[in-house]
Amino acid sequence: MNEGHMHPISSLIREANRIFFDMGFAFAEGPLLETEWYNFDALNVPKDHPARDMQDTFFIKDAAGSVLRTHTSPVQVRYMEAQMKKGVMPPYRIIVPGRAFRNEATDMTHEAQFFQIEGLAVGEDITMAHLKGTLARFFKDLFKGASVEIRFRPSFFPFTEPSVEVDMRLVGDNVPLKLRDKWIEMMGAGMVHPNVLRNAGIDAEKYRGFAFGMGLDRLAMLRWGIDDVRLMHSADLRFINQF
Ligand code: 2U9
Repeated sequence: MNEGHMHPISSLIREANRIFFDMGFAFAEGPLLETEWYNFDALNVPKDHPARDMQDTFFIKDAAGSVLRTHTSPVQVRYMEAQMKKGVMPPYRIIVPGRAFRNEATDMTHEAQFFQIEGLAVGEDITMAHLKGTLARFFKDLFKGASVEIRFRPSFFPFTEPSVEVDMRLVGDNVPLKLRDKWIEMMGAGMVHPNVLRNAGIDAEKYRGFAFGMGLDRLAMLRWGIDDVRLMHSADLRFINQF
């Protein structure tokens, strides 16, 4: 009998869902076809930002001026708005796994579609310490058996202030040599920019939040030693049957 095999990205999403669920995060999803408002403006991305360029964004020729979402972040904006409409105030926390698109030439390390997991926590007293603790716990659970360190480096994103890059280092005898003792850049994160909270109808004087975003394709490549990202979206059974 031919058994089915789990795609590595699906495995990662299931694992991440379980780990974040255990920390009290709910799951959210949203449309792949987005408006420029939810994909860019609401997220404090300026009109002249290079990410909006023809090279990076797939613009759809429809009346609404839609785009293929370039990240899963519009889902968090929609979620905050929907809670507000229902009269549900923070605190809440969600994770958002899903597909995103960038209009770029493909090679071993670039694809025009990729998967992300993003997270958002909003409350009255959220700090970067909560962000760091949450991410440390996530990586510790994901790489069980290794001891995991994480560090923040200053960075910039339009939707977070302050913003950081998050590096991880795995220590331990059962860590593959390629990964052992090395600082590896894993994700971007930060405190939600007050403009973004306001754009979702949230009182930015009262509430704050942390957010993070991580590419799953690269994480799967690291974890299983896959060298060509294009295999991930090839639907090639010779690839998928190895997992
Ligand atoms: C809201 C507010 C803030 C999500 C974030 C990143 C930093 C980030 C990249 C990681 C690798 C995208 O897949 S990738 O190329 N993402 O660095 N994402 S903060 O910030 C948000 C999201 C939603 C409402």
